[in-house]
Amino acid sequence: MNFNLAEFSAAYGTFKQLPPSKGLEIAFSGHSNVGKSSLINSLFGRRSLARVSATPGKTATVNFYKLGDVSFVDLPGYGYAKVSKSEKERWRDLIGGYLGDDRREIGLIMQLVDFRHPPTKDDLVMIDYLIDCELPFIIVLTKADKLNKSERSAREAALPGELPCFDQLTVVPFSAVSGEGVEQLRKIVEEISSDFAKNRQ
Ligand SMILES: Nc1nc2c(ncn2[C@@H]2O[C@H](COP(=O)(O)OP(=O)(O)OP(=O)(O)O)[C@@H](O)[C@H]2O)c(=O)[nH]1
Ligand SMILES: [Mg+2]
Repeated sequence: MNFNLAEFSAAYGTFKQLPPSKGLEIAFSGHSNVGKSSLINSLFGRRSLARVSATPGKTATVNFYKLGDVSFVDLPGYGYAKVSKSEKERWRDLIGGYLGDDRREIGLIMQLVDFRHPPTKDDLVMIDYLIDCELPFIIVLTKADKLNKSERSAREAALPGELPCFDQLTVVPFSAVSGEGVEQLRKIVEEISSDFAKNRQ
């Protein structure tokens, strides 16, 4: 796959506006400001295809990017305290509506967790939800460049006790700054795309 050829395709503010899946979808979920949009830009080798911001809550819509037959879906970040109740409800309906719709062809969810900190309560609610719904997901530990060696070792030692079903999880350390993990994520995307295409034949 030539990741550089990805294009923005559309943004939707409510679940009702979402058109049906047109093929394989790979979604990005995580706390606001965890680095979802930055990861998408790294994956596609683009500086600013997805809008990145130091202000949490930048991505308030479900944004679709397209590469060939595959859609990449940037979900709005959850857990940001400084938004109104109605806005929080809109986000919850969007994320829950998207992930809970079993007609969608979601081949993988990349669930992002900040490598520097234990998973938040909202992260754990999200991960439990993914497990309960038997949705295919991997954990991406973001902002790896911000940890020094000893901090990183400490987080690596703690994670098995913090994440449910740790032994069965694929966990990928990642940094949009150093590029760590980008190739591994691209390989995972390619494998899922080729499996999806085979199952279609
Ligand atoms: N050092 C470092 N900073 C990062 C990394 N990834 C993201 N950031 C920074 O973290 C902030 C948030 O990044 P975004 O990619 O906008 O996060 P998001 O998850 O899309 O945020 P929302 O759209 O608000 O949900 C920005 O200031 C980024 O520059 C990383 O790997 N390393
Ligand atoms: Mg974003």
